[in-house]
Amino acid sequence: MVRIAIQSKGRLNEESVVLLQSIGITLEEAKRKLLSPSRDFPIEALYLRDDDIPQVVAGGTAAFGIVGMNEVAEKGARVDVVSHLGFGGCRLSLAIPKGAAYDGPSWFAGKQIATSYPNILRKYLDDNGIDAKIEVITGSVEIAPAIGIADAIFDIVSSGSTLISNGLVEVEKVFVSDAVLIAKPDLSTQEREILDEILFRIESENLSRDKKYLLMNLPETALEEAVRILPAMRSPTVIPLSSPGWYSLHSVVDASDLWTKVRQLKAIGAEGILVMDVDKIIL
Ligand code: PRT
Ligand code: ZN
Repeated sequence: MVRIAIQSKGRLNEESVVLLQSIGITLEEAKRKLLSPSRDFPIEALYLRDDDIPQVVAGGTAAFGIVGMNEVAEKGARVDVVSHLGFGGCRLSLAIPKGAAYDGPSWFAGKQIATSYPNILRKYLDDNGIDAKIEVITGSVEIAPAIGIADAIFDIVSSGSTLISNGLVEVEKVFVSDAVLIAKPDLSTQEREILDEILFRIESENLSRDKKYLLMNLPETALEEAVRILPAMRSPTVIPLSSPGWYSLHSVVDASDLWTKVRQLKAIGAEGILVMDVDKIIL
């Protein structure tokens, strides 16, 4: 059976399961077991700690995995990053105690930096010619300066509130990360087919994200202008109504443009405008 490794618990677990579900891969007994088959797709999920996912995929125990790009980079695993999934966004940053006189990356020369990401940090320090000592800590890195085991930290930042509540200030954003779909190199023909199907479905899911389906009635005189306002995938669908001189017009718009378009359409005489969510777009 072809396997996909996902985080067993933690920040990426739920969104990984939801993403798979949204592309028609429903997992049985999510979280409760190490392995769980999909009811509707020829794949089984392998639930792991995120730290283990890159190597498990590189070694071929799972053909695919969903994990933070930060873990892929830190482990240096030989895997292909095949898609960025649009969740789990964060960054790896250097942070120092509030009030320290920071004058640029050279501030870190001779300092001790606590982190769970020594490889990414080492590369940054080497690239910038900074000689600093790395203290590897797993968990609660943000308390290291307060308890005197480091001068600074290098850790994951998302909203920044953890840094603030620990009296730290983010001074260098080093690595931007999000959740990614990874694949082992040298996929078999069957694994390649499964990956292509997963990518096809993810693309249709991505295309439909933040899109709205618009449906309205329009007088014939406004049709030309309405088609100009609504770009649509090819062109809007126009269907005559039973009342002479009136048409029903259907189109898809970006959610961010919705109210501007609605205002323009109302101004040219559109009536009975319906707005609906789009579940999938398949080009
Ligand atoms: O048990 P397991 O090893 O699987 O999980 P874990 O505890 O190692 O990882 P987990 O579940 O915390 O995070 C999994 C992945 O989520 C990370 O590898 C990142 O790719 C991604 N991610 C996104 C985050 C965050 N946002 C995040 N904010 N991972 C951790 N954090 C932590 C961070 O370490 C810090 O303590 O949240 C705190 C900062 O958050 P803000 O919002 O206060 O800045
Ligand atoms: Zn972890």
